[in-house]
Amino acid sequence: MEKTFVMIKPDGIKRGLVGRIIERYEQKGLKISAAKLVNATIDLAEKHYAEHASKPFFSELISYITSGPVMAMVLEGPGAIKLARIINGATKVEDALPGTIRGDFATSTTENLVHASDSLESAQREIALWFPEIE
Ligand code: 3AN
Repeated sequence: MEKTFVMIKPDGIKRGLVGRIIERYEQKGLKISAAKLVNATIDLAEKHYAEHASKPFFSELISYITSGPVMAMVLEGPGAIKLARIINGATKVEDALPGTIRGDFATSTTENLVHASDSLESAQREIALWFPEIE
C-alpha cells in the first residue's frame, strides 16, 4: 500500500481545524498509519524544506513551521501520494480551488495549512525524517 507524509501546519492547529482536515483524507479512503504532534526544531524544518533553501521565502517558511506544534502523519492507501495533494489543493492561495483544504480554509500562500509529499522519493525521505522510529 502506498504511503505518504502529510503535515497539518501550525495555523491548522491554532485555528482548530485538525478534525475537519483529517476527515477529508479519511473520507477519500486514506488511513492514518502514524500520527503525532511535533514541535519541529529549526534543524528538522530546514531539512524538511531543504529544496527551498535558496528561495526568498525560506526564512519566513522556517519561522512559520517552527512557530507552534504541527500534526505529522503517515497516510496510506491506493495512490496516497497524489490523492493527498489533490485533497490539499494548489500551493498558491489564489489557485486553490473550493473543495480542497486550501481552497476552503487557507488565507495565505505561506500559511497554507497542510503539506503532503510530492513524489515517492519525497514520501520516503520525509517519513524517515519525521518518523525515525518507523522502520
Ligand atoms: P507544496 O506545499 O504545495 O508542496 P512547495 O513545496 O512548493 O508547495 O512549497 C512549500 C511551502 O513553501 C508551501 N506550502 C508554502 O508554505 C511555502 N511557499 C511556497 N511558495 C511560496 C511563495 N511563493 N511565497 C510564500 N511561501 C511559499
